[in-house]
Amino acid sequence: MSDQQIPTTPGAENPEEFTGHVKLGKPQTTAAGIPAVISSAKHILHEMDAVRGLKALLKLNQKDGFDCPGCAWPDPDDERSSIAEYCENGAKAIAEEATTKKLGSAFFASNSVDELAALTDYEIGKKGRVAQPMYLAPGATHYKPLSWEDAFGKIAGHLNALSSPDEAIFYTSGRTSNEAAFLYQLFVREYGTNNLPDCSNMCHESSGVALGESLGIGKGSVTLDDFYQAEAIIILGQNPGTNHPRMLTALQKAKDNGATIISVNPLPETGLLNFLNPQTVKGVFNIKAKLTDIFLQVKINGDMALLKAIALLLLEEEDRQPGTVFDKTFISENTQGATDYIDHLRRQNMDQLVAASGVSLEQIREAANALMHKKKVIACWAMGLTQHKNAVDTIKEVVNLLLLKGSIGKPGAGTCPVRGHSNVQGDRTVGIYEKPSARLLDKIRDIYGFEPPREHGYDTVSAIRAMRDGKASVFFAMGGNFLSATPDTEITAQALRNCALTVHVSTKLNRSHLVHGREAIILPCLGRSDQDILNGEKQFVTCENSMGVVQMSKGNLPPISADLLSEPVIVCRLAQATLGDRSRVNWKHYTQHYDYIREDLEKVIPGFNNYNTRVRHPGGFYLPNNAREGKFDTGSGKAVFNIAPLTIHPLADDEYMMMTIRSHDQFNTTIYGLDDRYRGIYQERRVILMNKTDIDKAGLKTGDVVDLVNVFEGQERVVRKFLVVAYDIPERCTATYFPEANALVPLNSVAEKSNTPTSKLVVIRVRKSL
Ligand SMILES: Nc1nc2c(c(=O)[nH]1)N[C@H]1C(S)=C(S)[C@@H](COP(=O)(O)OP(=O)(O)OC[C@H]3O[C@@H](n4cnc5c(=O)[nH]c(N)nc54)[C@H](O)[C@@H]3O)O[C@H]1N2
Ligand SMILES: Nc1nc2c(c(=O)[nH]1)N[C@H]1C(S)=C(S)[C@@H](COP(=O)(O)OP(=O)(O)OC[C@H]3O[C@@H](n4cnc5c(=O)[nH]c(N)nc54)[C@H](O)[C@@H]3O)O[C@H]1N2
Ligand SMILES: [Mo]
Repeated sequence: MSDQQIPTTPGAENPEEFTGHVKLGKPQTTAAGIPAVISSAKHILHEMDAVRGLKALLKLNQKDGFDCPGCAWPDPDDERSSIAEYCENGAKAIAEEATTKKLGSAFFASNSVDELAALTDYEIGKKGRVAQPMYLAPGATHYKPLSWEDAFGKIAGHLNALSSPDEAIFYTSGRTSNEAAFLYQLFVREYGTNNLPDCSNMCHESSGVALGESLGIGKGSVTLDDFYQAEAIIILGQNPGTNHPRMLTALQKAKDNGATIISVNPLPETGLLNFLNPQTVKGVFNIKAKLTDIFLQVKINGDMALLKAIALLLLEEEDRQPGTVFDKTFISENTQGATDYIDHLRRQNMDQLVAASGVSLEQIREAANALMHKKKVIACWAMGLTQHKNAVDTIKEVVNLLLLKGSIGKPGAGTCPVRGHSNVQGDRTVGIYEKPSARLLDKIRDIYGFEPPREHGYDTVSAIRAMRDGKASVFFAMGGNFLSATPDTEITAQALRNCALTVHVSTKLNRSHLVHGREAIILPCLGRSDQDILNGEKQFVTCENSMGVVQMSKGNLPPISADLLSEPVIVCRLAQATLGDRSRVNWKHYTQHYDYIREDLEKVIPGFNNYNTRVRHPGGFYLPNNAREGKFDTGSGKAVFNIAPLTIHPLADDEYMMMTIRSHDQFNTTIYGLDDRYRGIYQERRVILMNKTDIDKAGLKTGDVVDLVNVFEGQERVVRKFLVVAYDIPERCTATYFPEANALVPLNSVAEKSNTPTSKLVVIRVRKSL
């Protein structure tokens, strides 16, 4: 098979993978409960023996244990359930990572790269953990083992041969610990570039930009405790039942304390509707908690219109009874732009807002009434808001609503962008950013005595362009699965193939190892659950969760191979090999004990003072957060109202909006299984969810096999063989799974200001497969 034919997306090129049938059940109305417990056990026992499984689960999210490698939802500050502070999908993440299936030289000798690439992502992931460093020579068909020494030597050789450090790209996925991430950015900057794209560029970048500009801090402002005090919680564009299951426990508690919950989503997601907490007696006895009070089934990207409509209704009531709806004191003392924003609201046409949102006026009124006299409102959101062209403006519109209510910087209220990867927020805090602040660079210079580069580097989208266009030729990834996670899969594949060298620090085998540069290297690392011992002493690393709490994480399982290194040690050894005597950093010192890394990190990054002491306190510590305290570092010291236009999406008769979403059985590009239990879709992931009326109008029926086509800037993209499934989704809206449909997301279709691919709105046509 030639390079060009290696499948970059599973299924499209080799239809034998496509089962051609899907089993449909009724979408579930209740999340978690006993089926979730059974599912956890099944996944764990499939990958390891019961003793190892139990050992892992007993330490998961405990104060003396390790941080779940799943999502970034925080752990309770106070008491934690001693046996089960995790969720079904956390257990699956552990099963995936702590598997005892290992891939060594024998595996790679008997499986060529082409053969492995022909497998589905699901099959590739199930192969197991990479157990020793592997090297793919130019033109070779098989990966062969090499020593760590040789691996670092080869990478250093490539890096030092480039005509500019800017020809190398250093990607990070969000599982990397604070310690590893801090050292990584330090190495990359001493080497001489700010090319530090990360998964955040595809994830919450829009939240960071919007919150930074409006409130002066790119992170959310709430703590878990705020949930328990909130009067209303709005959840937009998020599917917590699947992606942040432990959030349901917090929502249930909020609800028990009297909060009203409003959900905004094109899909009636199971977890948002009802919840059975398997950790409680009620849950075990099947007494379910209804979570959502008001469900607003918006059209894809109808959020801006909906938010403006709600604000307009609040304004009308405020006009009738001044001072009863808006927090006038807060607005006048702490914000700027309110008058202009209110004028802007008055110019809105309610009929147009209603039509653009896809929600009836009656329901919008119900939501507005629910918020009318409440003073403590929390807004939560995730990818349904961030991955749109107007994402930054939409998130600012959420902030506008909170500002009108004075719902920021006080208990029970604020912003809650719910992060994805378990340490994606921490990685950014400690310096993984292609647009570093002058402050960070000055500090690095002062503490380490070298001058870091000042020019901004590539983010994820511009990194792909740079490799495609031959401007960068070494790609190094600290975790992640760049090929499958990024948009426009075929272009990314070409970009990676253009490289002289692609390197991945990885736990599991994935497709990015198989669509590679002229040479390729896999560096196998320890995962969260693995014991990490240096000089005979057990080490721990630290992570920051979605609410800014920094905690220790200490794996407890014996590593599956003696040939794995930890991420911090990999960075140090790579830095030593690459920079040699040129370096001003004592890398060796950092490989002796991670306390030494933290000692220096606190000198560079604000908020970490007494790091080693404070992080040893059970539960860790909160990083400072001005917005939480009602202080806004926006330049003017005020929170900023934003005025944004309403975006309407005109569609031709045969066009649809498509969002790419996660099933219940995956973690991003890692596919745990083929079922999406909550949505009632089993055994097939190549499906397109469509409204029944649209299916009828198009002359299709459930089970038809179709190809999906996108045309953007004159270029056609096609993914083949998807099964039509009738689903409760607004007309003209469709959904497919990430990453199967990524080949349809145009590289140039990005959010304004944040450059995030618009993975939740791709315009497609649907045509019957031949
Ligand atoms: N088990 C598990 N946990 C995970 C992950 C995983 O893959 N599996 N991934 C992790 C990561 S990195 C992240 S970023 C998070 C992702 O967490 P989510 O953001 O919850 O993930 P998505 O599946 O992308 O879901 C987006 C939700 O937004 C809705 N939506 C799509 N478009 C729109 C829109 O225009 N408006 C509105 N209002 N809603 C919309 C979809 O219907 C869906 O419910 O989860 C993290 N946790
Ligand atoms: N169409 C579409 N595309 C999307 C999205 C979408 O909603 N729709 N979501 C986007 C989002 S929100 C995100 S965050 C990105 C995710 O992008 P990535 O973070 O790049 O992708 P993951 O699938 O999370 O990466 C999984 C791989 O990480 C490696 N890994 C796991 N644990 C560790 C570890 O501890 N250390 C190391 N070194 N490696 C490890 C394993 O080899 C595994 O195969 O995808 C984005 N892409
Ligand atoms: Mo993410």
